Amino acid sequence: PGLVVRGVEIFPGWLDASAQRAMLADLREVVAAAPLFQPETRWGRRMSVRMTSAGRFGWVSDRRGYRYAPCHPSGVAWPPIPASVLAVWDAVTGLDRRPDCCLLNYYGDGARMGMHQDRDEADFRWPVLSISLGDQARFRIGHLTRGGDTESLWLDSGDVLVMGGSARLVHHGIDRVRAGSSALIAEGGRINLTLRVVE
Ligand code: MD3
Ligand code: FE
Repeated sequence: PGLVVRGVEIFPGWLDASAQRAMLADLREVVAAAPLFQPETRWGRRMSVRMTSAGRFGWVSDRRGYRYAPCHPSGVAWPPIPASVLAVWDAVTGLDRRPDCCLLNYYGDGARMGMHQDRDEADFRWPVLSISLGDQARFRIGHLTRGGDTESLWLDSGDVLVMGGSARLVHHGIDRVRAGSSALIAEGGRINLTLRVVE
């Protein structure tokens, strides 16, 4: 990794411009098959981020709560995880096991993600890998317990992060996206992919 912040490994610029464009084209197919939706929390609040997934499981949230589900809310199966995305997982993690979920988060105007832990997966020994595309975002990293100080860093299009070991359960969030900072996505905004082993 180029740097490590509170155990989060950062690989700046892992994807060059042409690899980013190729991946974005693959992701447009994912979104065509499984359209972005705006999840509702258990408490009936809409999240500002729009989402979809690829793989055997996708992450969904509604009045019943958060969970991994085998189908998109429309009832269709999630599309397969694109080979361009799996290639990043293979190269960066070196693991034999592949992820069974690729969550796609889309941050349009004003979207953000509050501080949280990722703990809906069965086995926290598997890392989570994140790929950023499009506009820059300020990523905040806290602690294993809620509260305390945070460290922030700006994520650029093409950056890859790996959260494993002690970093797997740290609190984290996205508090700002810099609109217009990247030309990759014609519609504007930011896409973040997270690759996870769910079960
Ligand atoms: C640290 N996504 O989908 S990616 C999420 O940019 C999520 O959309 C953010 O947090 C985004 O759950 C941040 C970086 C990230 C992803 C998963 C983590 C950091 C993490 C899991 C554990 C610790
Ligand atoms: Fe998260």
